[in-house]
Amino acid sequence: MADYVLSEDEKYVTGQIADAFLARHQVWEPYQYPERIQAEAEKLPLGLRQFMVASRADEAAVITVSNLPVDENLVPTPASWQIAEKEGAAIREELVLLLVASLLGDPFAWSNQQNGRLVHDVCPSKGQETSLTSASSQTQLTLHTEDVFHACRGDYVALMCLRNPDGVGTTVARVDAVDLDDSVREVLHQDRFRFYPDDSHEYGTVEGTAAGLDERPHDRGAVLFGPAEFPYLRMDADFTSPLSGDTDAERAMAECAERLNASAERVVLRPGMVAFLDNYRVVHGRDVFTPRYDGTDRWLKRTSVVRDLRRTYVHTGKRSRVLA
Ligand SMILES: O=C(O)CCC(=O)C(=O)O
Ligand SMILES: [Fe+2]
Repeated sequence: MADYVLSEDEKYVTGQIADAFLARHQVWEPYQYPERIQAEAEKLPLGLRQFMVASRADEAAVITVSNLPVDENLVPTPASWQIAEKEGAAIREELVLLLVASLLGDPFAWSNQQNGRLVHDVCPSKGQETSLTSASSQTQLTLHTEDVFHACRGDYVALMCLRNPDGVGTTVARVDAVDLDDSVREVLHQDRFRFYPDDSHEYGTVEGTAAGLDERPHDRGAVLFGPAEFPYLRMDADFTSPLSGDTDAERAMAECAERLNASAERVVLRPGMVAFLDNYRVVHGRDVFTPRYDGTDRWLKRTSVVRDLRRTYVHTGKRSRVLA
Protein backbone atom coordinates (compact mmCIF):
# COMPACT_ATOMS: atom_id res chain seq x y z
CA MET A 1 0.00 0.00 0.00
CA ALA A 2 1.44 3.37 -1.02
CA ASP A 3 1.25 5.67 2.01
CA TYR A 4 2.20 9.30 2.61
CA VAL A 5 2.03 11.01 6.00
CA LEU A 6 2.08 14.80 5.92
CA SER A 7 4.48 16.49 8.33
CA GLU A 8 2.98 19.05 10.70
CA ASP A 9 4.34 21.81 8.42
CA GLU A 10 2.80 20.24 5.34
CA LYS A 11 -0.51 19.84 7.16
CA TYR A 12 -0.44 23.51 8.11
CA VAL A 13 0.37 24.66 4.55
CA THR A 14 -2.44 22.50 3.16
CA GLY A 15 -4.91 24.07 5.60
CA GLN A 16 -3.70 27.53 4.57
CA ILE A 17 -4.26 26.78 0.88
CA ALA A 18 -7.82 25.67 1.67
CA ASP A 19 -8.53 28.72 3.83
CA ALA A 20 -7.17 31.15 1.23
CA PHE A 21 -9.32 29.52 -1.47
CA LEU A 22 -12.43 29.69 0.70
CA ALA A 23 -11.74 33.35 1.51
CA ARG A 24 -11.61 34.16 -2.21
CA HIS A 25 -14.87 32.33 -2.92
CA GLN A 26 -17.60 33.79 -0.76
CA VAL A 27 -20.34 31.49 -1.91
CA TRP A 28 -19.26 27.93 -1.69
CA GLU A 29 -20.45 26.08 -4.78
CA PRO A 30 -17.90 23.32 -5.16
CA TYR A 31 -18.85 22.25 -8.67
CA GLN A 32 -18.46 25.72 -10.05
CA TYR A 33 -14.75 25.74 -9.36
CA PRO A 34 -13.21 22.30 -9.89
CA GLU A 35 -10.77 23.59 -12.51
CA ARG A 36 -9.65 26.33 -10.13
CA ILE A 37 -9.22 23.77 -7.39
CA GLN A 38 -7.11 21.67 -9.76
CA ALA A 39 -4.86 24.64 -10.49
CA GLU A 40 -4.68 25.43 -6.77
CA ALA A 41 -3.49 21.87 -6.07
CA GLU A 42 -0.15 22.80 -7.68
CA LYS A 43 0.55 24.71 -4.46
CA LEU A 44 0.31 21.58 -2.31
CA PRO A 45 3.58 20.40 -0.69
CA LEU A 46 6.05 19.04 -3.25
CA GLY A 47 6.55 15.75 -1.41
CA LEU A 48 2.82 15.03 -1.55
CA ARG A 49 2.57 15.93 -5.22
CA GLN A 50 5.55 13.74 -6.13
CA PHE A 51 4.08 10.85 -4.16
CA MET A 52 0.72 11.15 -5.90
CA VAL A 53 2.23 11.39 -9.38
CA ALA A 54 4.44 8.35 -8.74
CA SER A 55 1.54 6.33 -7.28
CA ARG A 56 -0.62 7.22 -10.27
CA ALA A 57 2.09 6.16 -12.70
CA ASP A 58 2.57 2.83 -10.86
CA GLU A 59 -1.18 2.27 -10.77
CA ALA A 60 -0.88 1.62 -7.04
CA ALA A 61 -3.96 -0.37 -5.99
CA VAL A 62 -4.47 1.59 -2.77
CA ILE A 63 -2.99 5.02 -2.10
CA THR A 64 -3.32 6.55 1.35
CA VAL A 65 -2.48 10.03 2.59
CA SER A 66 -2.60 10.76 6.32
CA ASN A 67 -2.44 13.78 8.63
CA LEU A 68 -4.52 16.02 6.38
CA PRO A 69 -6.12 18.93 8.24
CA VAL A 70 -9.50 18.27 9.85
CA ASP A 71 -11.14 21.05 11.85
CA GLU A 72 -10.62 20.60 15.59
CA ASN A 73 -14.12 21.96 16.09
CA LEU A 74 -15.72 19.75 13.47
CA VAL A 75 -19.51 19.91 13.54
CA PRO A 76 -21.39 16.81 14.75
CA THR A 77 -21.77 14.03 12.20
CA PRO A 78 -24.92 14.87 10.23
CA ALA A 79 -27.88 12.51 10.34
CA SER A 80 -27.91 12.09 6.56
CA TRP A 81 -26.21 13.36 3.40
CA GLN A 82 -29.26 15.57 2.80
CA ILE A 83 -28.69 17.36 6.10
CA ALA A 84 -24.94 17.61 5.43
CA GLU A 85 -25.73 19.24 2.09
CA LYS A 86 -28.26 21.65 3.56
CA GLU A 87 -25.91 22.72 6.34
CA GLY A 88 -22.77 22.83 4.21
CA ALA A 89 -21.14 20.58 6.81
CA ALA A 90 -17.31 20.29 6.69
CA ILE A 91 -16.80 22.33 3.53
CA ARG A 92 -13.13 22.94 4.29
CA GLU A 93 -12.55 19.19 4.46
CA GLU A 94 -14.38 18.76 1.13
CA LEU A 95 -12.00 21.24 -0.39
CA VAL A 96 -8.95 19.49 1.06
CA LEU A 97 -10.21 16.22 -0.42
CA LEU A 98 -10.75 17.81 -3.85
CA LEU A 99 -7.30 19.41 -3.76
CA VAL A 100 -5.53 16.12 -3.10
CA ALA A 101 -7.82 14.15 -5.44
CA SER A 102 -7.01 16.61 -8.23
CA LEU A 103 -3.43 15.30 -8.20
CA LEU A 104 -4.71 11.99 -9.59
CA GLY A 105 -7.24 13.21 -12.14
CA ASP A 106 -10.61 14.88 -12.54
CA PRO A 107 -13.22 14.61 -9.80
CA PHE A 108 -16.75 14.13 -11.19
CA ALA A 109 -20.34 13.62 -9.99
CA TRP A 110 -23.57 11.82 -10.90
CA SER A 111 -26.69 13.91 -11.34
CA ASN A 112 -28.83 11.22 -9.73
CA GLN A 113 -26.60 10.51 -6.75
CA GLN A 114 -26.56 12.75 -3.65
CA ASN A 115 -28.16 15.54 -5.68
CA GLY A 116 -25.31 15.82 -8.19
CA ARG A 117 -22.75 16.87 -5.58
CA LEU A 118 -19.07 16.51 -6.39
CA VAL A 119 -18.31 15.40 -2.85
CA HIS A 120 -20.60 12.98 -1.06
CA ASP A 121 -21.16 12.42 2.65
CA VAL A 122 -20.88 8.87 3.89
CA CYS A 123 -22.56 8.61 7.30
CA PRO A 124 -25.05 6.17 8.78
CA SER A 125 -28.68 7.22 8.43
CA LYS A 126 -31.73 6.14 10.39
CA GLY A 127 -33.86 3.70 8.47
CA GLN A 128 -30.96 2.83 6.13
CA GLU A 129 -29.18 0.44 8.50
CA THR A 130 -29.51 -2.55 6.20
CA SER A 131 -29.68 -0.80 2.84
CA LEU A 132 -27.18 -1.62 0.09
CA THR A 133 -25.80 1.93 0.13
CA SER A 134 -23.04 3.72 2.00
CA ALA A 135 -25.67 5.06 4.48
CA SER A 136 -25.95 1.53 5.89
CA SER A 137 -24.27 0.28 9.05
CA GLN A 138 -25.67 -2.98 10.37
CA THR A 139 -25.13 -4.94 7.22
CA GLN A 140 -21.86 -5.71 5.49
CA LEU A 141 -21.34 -3.58 2.40
CA THR A 142 -20.45 -6.24 -0.17
CA LEU A 143 -17.19 -5.84 -2.07
CA HIS A 144 -17.87 -3.74 -5.14
CA THR A 145 -16.48 -1.71 -7.98
CA GLU A 146 -17.84 1.81 -7.48
CA ASP A 147 -20.61 2.52 -10.02
CA VAL A 148 -20.03 -0.84 -11.66
CA PHE A 149 -22.79 -0.25 -14.23
CA HIS A 150 -21.20 2.62 -16.09
CA ALA A 151 -18.44 2.78 -18.70
CA CYS A 152 -17.39 6.15 -17.23
CA ARG A 153 -17.13 4.95 -13.62
CA GLY A 154 -14.23 6.43 -11.70
CA ASP A 155 -10.64 5.31 -11.96
CA TYR A 156 -10.46 6.02 -8.23
CA VAL A 157 -12.90 6.30 -5.38
CA ALA A 158 -11.57 8.61 -2.71
CA LEU A 159 -12.66 8.23 0.91
CA MET A 160 -11.56 10.89 3.39
CA CYS A 161 -12.20 10.17 7.05
CA LEU A 162 -13.50 12.85 9.39
CA ARG A 163 -14.54 10.47 12.17
CA ASN A 164 -14.30 6.75 12.79
CA PRO A 165 -14.52 6.30 16.57
CA ASP A 166 -14.95 2.53 16.50
CA GLY A 167 -12.24 1.89 13.91
CA VAL A 168 -14.71 0.39 11.43
CA GLY A 169 -12.83 -1.23 8.55
CA THR A 170 -13.11 -0.49 4.87
CA THR A 171 -12.58 -3.82 3.11
CA VAL A 172 -10.39 -4.00 0.02
CA ALA A 173 -9.66 -6.94 -2.29
CA ARG A 174 -7.16 -6.77 -5.13
CA VAL A 175 -7.56 -8.44 -8.47
CA ASP A 176 -3.87 -9.48 -8.26
CA ALA A 177 -4.49 -11.38 -5.04
CA VAL A 178 -6.97 -13.85 -6.50
CA ASP A 179 -5.81 -17.07 -7.95
CA LEU A 180 -8.21 -18.26 -10.64
CA ASP A 181 -8.02 -21.23 -13.00
CA ASP A 182 -7.28 -20.28 -16.60
CA SER A 183 -10.68 -21.59 -17.72
CA VAL A 184 -12.49 -19.36 -15.19
CA ARG A 185 -10.30 -16.41 -16.09
CA GLU A 186 -11.13 -16.88 -19.75
CA VAL A 187 -14.88 -16.74 -19.09
CA LEU A 188 -14.47 -13.63 -16.91
CA HIS A 189 -12.63 -11.92 -19.78
CA GLN A 190 -15.65 -12.31 -22.07
CA ASP A 191 -18.71 -10.06 -22.49
CA ARG A 192 -21.03 -12.42 -20.66
CA PHE A 193 -22.12 -10.19 -17.78
CA ARG A 194 -24.63 -7.47 -17.05
CA PHE A 195 -23.81 -4.61 -14.71
CA TYR A 196 -26.62 -2.70 -12.99
CA PRO A 197 -26.78 0.60 -11.08
CA ASP A 198 -26.82 0.15 -7.32
CA ASP A 199 -29.51 1.50 -4.99
CA SER A 200 -27.70 4.80 -4.36
CA HIS A 201 -28.51 5.92 -7.90
CA GLU A 202 -32.03 7.25 -8.05
CA TYR A 203 -33.09 5.06 -10.93
CA GLY A 204 -32.27 2.16 -8.67
CA THR A 205 -35.51 2.92 -6.84
CA VAL A 206 -39.17 3.09 -7.79
CA GLU A 207 -41.32 5.18 -5.45
CA GLY A 208 -38.72 4.98 -2.74
CA THR A 209 -38.24 1.21 -2.80
CA ALA A 210 -35.48 -0.64 -4.58
CA ALA A 211 -36.41 -1.48 -8.16
CA GLY A 212 -35.84 -5.00 -9.48
CA LEU A 213 -32.58 -5.32 -11.42
CA ASP A 214 -34.45 -5.93 -14.66
CA GLU A 215 -36.23 -2.57 -14.31
CA ARG A 216 -32.89 -0.74 -14.35
CA PRO A 217 -30.71 0.19 -17.30
CA HIS A 218 -27.59 -1.98 -17.57
CA ASP A 219 -24.27 -2.24 -19.35
CA ARG A 220 -22.97 -5.48 -20.78
CA GLY A 221 -19.31 -6.38 -20.49
CA ALA A 222 -16.55 -8.51 -18.97
CA VAL A 223 -15.53 -8.89 -15.33
CA LEU A 224 -11.82 -8.97 -16.22
CA PHE A 225 -10.48 -6.73 -18.95
CA GLY A 226 -7.38 -4.88 -20.08
CA PRO A 227 -3.82 -6.27 -20.23
CA ALA A 228 -3.82 -10.04 -19.67
CA GLU A 229 -0.77 -9.82 -17.40
CA PHE A 230 -2.24 -6.89 -15.45
CA PRO A 231 -6.00 -7.33 -15.62
CA TYR A 232 -8.54 -4.80 -14.46
CA LEU A 233 -11.66 -5.81 -12.57
CA ARG A 234 -15.33 -4.89 -12.71
CA MET A 235 -17.49 -6.61 -10.13
CA ASP A 236 -20.28 -6.04 -7.64
CA ALA A 237 -21.88 -9.33 -6.70
CA ASP A 238 -25.18 -7.61 -5.75
CA PHE A 239 -25.43 -5.75 -9.05
CA THR A 240 -23.78 -8.04 -11.58
CA SER A 241 -25.45 -10.98 -13.26
CA PRO A 242 -24.42 -13.43 -15.96
CA LEU A 243 -26.38 -13.40 -19.21
CA SER A 244 -29.52 -15.47 -18.71
CA GLY A 245 -28.92 -19.18 -18.92
CA ASP A 246 -25.11 -18.81 -18.99
CA THR A 247 -24.25 -21.21 -16.20
CA ASP A 248 -20.50 -21.14 -16.91
CA ALA A 249 -20.51 -17.36 -16.49
CA GLU A 250 -22.55 -17.76 -13.30
CA ARG A 251 -20.03 -20.23 -11.86
CA ALA A 252 -17.06 -18.08 -12.88
CA MET A 253 -18.61 -15.02 -11.26
CA ALA A 254 -19.40 -16.90 -8.05
CA GLU A 255 -15.86 -18.24 -7.88
CA CYS A 256 -14.36 -14.82 -8.48
CA ALA A 257 -16.56 -13.26 -5.78
CA GLU A 258 -15.63 -16.02 -3.34
CA ARG A 259 -11.89 -15.60 -3.97
CA LEU A 260 -12.15 -11.84 -3.62
CA ASN A 261 -13.98 -12.23 -0.30
CA ALA A 262 -11.37 -14.65 0.95
CA SER A 263 -8.52 -12.28 0.11
CA ALA A 264 -10.10 -9.09 1.48
CA GLU A 265 -7.88 -6.86 3.60
CA ARG A 266 -8.99 -4.09 5.94
CA VAL A 267 -8.04 -0.44 5.90
CA VAL A 268 -9.10 1.42 9.02
CA LEU A 269 -9.50 5.05 8.07
CA ARG A 270 -8.57 7.55 10.78
CA PRO A 271 -9.50 11.24 10.88
CA GLY A 272 -7.37 13.18 8.39
CA MET A 273 -6.66 10.07 6.33
CA VAL A 274 -7.80 9.61 2.77
CA ALA A 275 -7.71 6.37 0.79
CA PHE A 276 -7.73 6.44 -3.00
CA LEU A 277 -8.92 3.02 -4.11
CA ASP A 278 -8.04 2.16 -7.68
CA ASN A 279 -11.49 1.27 -9.01
CA TYR A 280 -9.97 -0.88 -11.79
CA ARG A 281 -7.65 -2.85 -9.54
CA VAL A 282 -9.56 -3.34 -6.30
CA VAL A 283 -13.10 -3.82 -5.09
CA HIS A 284 -14.08 -2.35 -1.74
CA GLY A 285 -16.74 -2.64 0.92
CA ARG A 286 -17.27 -1.94 4.59
CA ASP A 287 -17.64 -3.85 7.83
CA VAL A 288 -20.74 -3.87 9.99
CA PHE A 289 -21.05 -1.37 12.83
CA THR A 290 -23.60 -0.09 15.33
CA PRO A 291 -24.64 3.48 14.63
CA ARG A 292 -24.96 5.89 17.54
CA TYR A 293 -26.98 8.70 15.95
CA ASP A 294 -25.64 11.17 18.51
CA GLY A 295 -23.36 13.26 16.31
CA THR A 296 -20.24 11.16 16.96
CA ASP A 297 -20.78 8.57 14.23
CA ARG A 298 -18.33 7.56 11.56
CA TRP A 299 -18.23 10.18 8.81
CA LEU A 300 -16.42 10.15 5.48
CA LYS A 301 -16.31 12.52 2.53
CA ARG A 302 -16.21 10.75 -0.82
CA THR A 303 -15.49 11.70 -4.39
CA SER A 304 -14.85 9.82 -7.61
CA VAL A 305 -12.00 10.63 -9.95
CA VAL A 306 -11.40 9.82 -13.62
CA ARG A 307 -7.95 10.06 -15.09
CA ASP A 308 -9.22 12.04 -18.06
CA LEU A 309 -12.62 13.66 -18.35
CA ARG A 310 -12.43 13.70 -22.13
CA ARG A 311 -13.08 9.96 -22.23
CA THR A 312 -16.31 10.81 -20.37
CA TYR A 313 -17.21 13.65 -22.74
CA VAL A 314 -16.78 11.35 -25.72
CA HIS A 315 -18.89 8.62 -24.16
CA THR A 316 -21.70 10.86 -22.92
CA GLY A 317 -21.56 13.37 -25.76
CA LYS A 318 -21.69 16.14 -23.17
CA ARG A 319 -18.94 18.38 -21.86
CA SER A 320 -19.93 18.00 -18.23
CA ARG A 321 -18.44 16.45 -15.14
CA VAL A 322 -21.90 15.77 -13.75
CA LEU A 323 -22.98 12.54 -15.41
CA ALA A 324 -26.66 11.90 -16.02
O1 LIG B 1 -17.76 3.31 4.26
C1 LIG B 1 -16.80 2.87 3.63
O2 LIG B 1 -15.69 2.66 4.15
C2 LIG B 1 -16.94 2.58 2.18
C3 LIG B 1 -18.32 2.82 1.71
C4 LIG B 1 -18.38 2.74 0.22
O3 LIG B 1 -18.32 1.73 -0.38
C5 LIG B 1 -18.46 3.98 -0.52
O4 LIG B 1 -18.69 5.01 0.10
O5 LIG B 1 -18.30 3.94 -1.74
FE1 LIG C 1 -18.24 2.15 -2.57
